[in-house]
Amino acid sequence: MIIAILLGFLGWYLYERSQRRTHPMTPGLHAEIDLPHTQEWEIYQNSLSICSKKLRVCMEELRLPHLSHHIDLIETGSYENLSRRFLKVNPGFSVPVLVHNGHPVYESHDQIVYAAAHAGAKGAALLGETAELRAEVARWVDLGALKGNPLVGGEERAGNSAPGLTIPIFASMLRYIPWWRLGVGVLFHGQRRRPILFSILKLRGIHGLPPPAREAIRRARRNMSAHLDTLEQALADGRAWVCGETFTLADVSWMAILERLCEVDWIEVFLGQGKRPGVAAYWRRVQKRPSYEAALQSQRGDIAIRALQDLKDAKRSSPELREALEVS
Ligand SMILES: N[C@@H](CCC(=O)N[C@@H](CS)C(=O)NCC(=O)O)C(=O)O
Repeated sequence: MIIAILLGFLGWYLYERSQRRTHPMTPGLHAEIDLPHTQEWEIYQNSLSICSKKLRVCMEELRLPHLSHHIDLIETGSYENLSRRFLKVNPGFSVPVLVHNGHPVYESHDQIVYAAAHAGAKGAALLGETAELRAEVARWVDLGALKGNPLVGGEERAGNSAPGLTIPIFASMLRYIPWWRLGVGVLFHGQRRRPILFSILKLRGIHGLPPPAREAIRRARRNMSAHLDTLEQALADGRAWVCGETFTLADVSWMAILERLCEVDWIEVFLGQGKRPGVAAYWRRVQKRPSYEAALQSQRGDIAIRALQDLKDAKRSSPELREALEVS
């Protein structure tokens, strides 16, 4: 009987694996792939994902009508990004994906440039109107990108500091996720280390973060501080936006990063008590843009909202935890 069950499970697993093949996709447009679609522009995105935030803000700023498919990641509910349906859209199992006339574009830093390049005058303004400005915007977009494995190296990009700073809220969010859903990741994830790390975070909780996780947070905090100092310097001449008086893709990237810092309770650490006043004023300015409400604030997920409260409560009731996360 037990052997029959085990064989049944093995058969199911091998069949499912053959249907859920994962492999990396090269960045940019894949004109050779045709996906089912009903609108010229479609996006596959997740409420919490920083790269998805960037793409959502960009689509909103460009006023490009689009169909949005929300794809859960384990931290927001389940491994929908490992489902057969989503792996047909991106065998690289990550969000966001931009789909133009059925052709996918991979990597958010490429997606925002692609969308802007196909959006007429609004897009031209976001990309930068002169060659010099375009180069400057491109430099900031790269700086805001999340590339490679952010938990190992990648300090030169502000975007790469975001995952490390998100570890505390991941530990809080995973309380709300049943174990069997994490099991789906262990069985099918293209990078097994990720579901294993998440399982450890769920097991240990916010008060029991293992030393490597604490070290990753410390490193991300140091790197983000340096990048925010760079941003502070850029804004020091009183300009409204990162590259001057026009809102560009550089601001789209920073809007997503600052929203992430806010969503996971780091704003006070980096901008509180008069620290980096230029960035603090910039952050207030960013929040007044209609795209902030439409693409970010209104799209925060339930689990993230509950976990943020849990994290704040945990830090309030445990000064040692606050010290460990924010100071030491
Ligand atoms: N370099 C990629 C990064 C995309 C990425 O890492 N996405 C994360 C969410 S921010 C994801 O989909 N993770 C899924 C998983 O690890 O299971 C981009 O810029 O689009």
